[in-house]
Amino acid sequence: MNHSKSEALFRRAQELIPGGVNSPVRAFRSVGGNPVFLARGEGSHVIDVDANRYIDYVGSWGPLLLGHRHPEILEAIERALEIGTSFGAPTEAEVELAEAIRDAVPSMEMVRLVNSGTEATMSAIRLARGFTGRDLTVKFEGCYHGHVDSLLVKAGSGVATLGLPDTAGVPKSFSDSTIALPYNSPAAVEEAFRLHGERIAAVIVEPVVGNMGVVPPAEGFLEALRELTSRHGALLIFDEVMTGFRVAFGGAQQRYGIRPDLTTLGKVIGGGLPVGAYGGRRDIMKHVAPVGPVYQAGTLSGNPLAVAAGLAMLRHLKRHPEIYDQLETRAAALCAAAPAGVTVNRVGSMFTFFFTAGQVTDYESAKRSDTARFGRFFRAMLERGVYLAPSQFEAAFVSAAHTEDDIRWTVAAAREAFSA
Ligand code: KE4
Repeated sequence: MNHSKSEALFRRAQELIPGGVNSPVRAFRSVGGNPVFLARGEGSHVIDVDANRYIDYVGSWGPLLLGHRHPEILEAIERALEIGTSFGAPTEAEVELAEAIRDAVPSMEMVRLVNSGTEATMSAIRLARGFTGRDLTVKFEGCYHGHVDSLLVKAGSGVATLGLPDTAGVPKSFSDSTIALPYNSPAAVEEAFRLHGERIAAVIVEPVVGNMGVVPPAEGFLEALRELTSRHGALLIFDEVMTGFRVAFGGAQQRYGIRPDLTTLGKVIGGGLPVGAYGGRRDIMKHVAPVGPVYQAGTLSGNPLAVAAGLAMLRHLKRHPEIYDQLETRAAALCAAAPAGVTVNRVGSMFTFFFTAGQVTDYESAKRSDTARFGRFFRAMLERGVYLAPSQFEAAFVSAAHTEDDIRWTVAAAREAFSA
């Protein structure tokens, strides 16, 4: 494949933008080679500036559950443009989006819209501290909740991809307020509560991890978190920025039957535009300003274009529940291509091929993967017209736009690329 225009753009971009990208994991640093610059998306495909076509399994890192440029989402944005782009004042559509979220995720009795997943998790943590009057947060190694200062402790996603121990710039006092435990270890959580129970404001968890690669919750793990947080007066926060409307219409909490106190959302609920949200129990959410003392704000929160795209997405998914069976079937067919020696973790339409023979159930086992071999696989797939997440520690996503032909093509490419 010719990548000359991408290479030229990358050189130009690196002069002005750190690493030439506006988010680190896009830089291909852990897979080798340089990022391709995309020119257009169409359904299940993206086309780069050198006119190379790829079947896209990144989907903007999860938001594009319906694929690129779905007509209903484009039409909704076009209609919204007729009224304006932003007001900084309440609009009816924001109420409708909050209602659509609550109807799909009943634990979210009240909802506040923000502009990103990071804003959602940052706000939820602050709210949990304000509501409980406690300072400590429990998170899990390999989970990523956005670039919130106090949560960038043993984080996944780009932090794991770049092999960063943690991150510079976060004062020790901030990271000291976070306890990072092994995922899928109820015993570790029990011990943390035994030692610090009265000081723990919240446990925040990816109910299905996407950010160390996909790692499902072990049997009983989420139930243990629910029981321990309730017993010790801490809040359970499900970070469903990735799993929300992805692993089920009602998210992981519907799939696993757990009712968290707070939930954070992002990605899918914006339909490809910037929307995040946090919400949960009414008695907790009433502590959020201007009703309560926990301050949180945002100039563009609830802006008409993003809300219109998000509403169109959620309304489409509500009208077409069969999408989730299709996602399940197509993703399963794709994952069946993995050979012995490659561990596949999949929940619904999010999956990861781990280049390790052992089971991957937490960050330690995920890190045993052969990232150099993943890099070779990634590049071999790219050259065969398949665009995967450029990191061993990320999820790939099947969308409703992926056809059976796309899956067959990808399986054929993978069968060659696995031996690259
Ligand atoms: P954003 O601030 O990037 O919208 O959301 C942060 C976030 C919070 N919680 C979970 C579970 C997430 O997966 C994310 C963001 N996910 C990464 C992909 N693993 C975004 C991609 C990137 O950082 O460029």
